[in-house]
Amino acid sequence: MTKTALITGATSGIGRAAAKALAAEGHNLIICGRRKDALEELAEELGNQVNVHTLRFDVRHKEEVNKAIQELPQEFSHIDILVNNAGNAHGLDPIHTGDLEDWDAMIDINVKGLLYVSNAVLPQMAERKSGHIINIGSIAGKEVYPNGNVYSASKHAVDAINKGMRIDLNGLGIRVGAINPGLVETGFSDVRFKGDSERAKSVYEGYQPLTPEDIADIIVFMVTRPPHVNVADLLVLPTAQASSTILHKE
Ligand code: NDP
Ligand code: 8X3
Repeated sequence: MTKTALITGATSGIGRAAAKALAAEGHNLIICGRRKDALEELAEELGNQVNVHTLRFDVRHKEEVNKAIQELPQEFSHIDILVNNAGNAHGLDPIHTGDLEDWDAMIDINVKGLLYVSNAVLPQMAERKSGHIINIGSIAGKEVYPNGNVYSASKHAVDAINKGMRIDLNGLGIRVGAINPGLVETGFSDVRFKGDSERAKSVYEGYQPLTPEDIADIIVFMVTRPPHVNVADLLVLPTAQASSTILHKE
């Protein structure tokens, strides 16, 4: 059955791969992000497979988020699948020298942004008594690693929100689940290290990291389970990674 999926952070990495994978399954898409060119390029690529609508907003701005979702054209207004993916790490510093701007960005985007989008989408799912929410957490939401402090706090919050959503929506026929990836090669480290591409590249050297497509496959797996099956919480690591701090590099 054709569904409509809204994916945040669809301009890059995991979100972009998820959009392609869900389009390949025949689902119509609402792709979100701040980068207009990347949204348009993806819409053009997928537009001959499925119906695609682009929404440009910064998840930090609740009025923007709400307006964009409330004003969706009729054919995209019924959202079956919400992939809460937008997010990043900003910096990797000890807590006593951390940058307040970085802290604000991580809390505002990864936590508050996810909540704003959910707040705009969940009521219609609750009213219809159907829907599927997939929250992209992280291994950093399960463990804390050196200098990961506030990013880790933001992803622990996502872990708690995922559980809270599942509890509060219980009985409404809405599935809520999280994917918590380890190291995935995306634009993530470029953002964390503020464009220091050498440092970003080195994060993924000496072992085989996960690809965004690996995570997109799991999203497809989750949405293609029968309606009575909810994949609630998954930790997904590269084989070379045993924990946040144990990584086997050749
Ligand atoms: P990317 O940097 O490749 O993608 C991040 C996406 O988030 C982009 O599409 C970006 O879009 C969007 N985004 C960032 N800030 C905002 C904002 N303020 N408003 C709207 N959209 C925003 O990284 P990933 O694909 O790796 O990250 C996706 C998710 O996966 C994140 O939640 C991340 O924490 C999580 N994750 C990543 C892991 C990894 O190793 N890569 C591991 C575990 C979890 P735009 O810039 O156009 O706004
Ligand atoms: C992204 C993975 O280990 O950099 O969430 O926190 S990690």
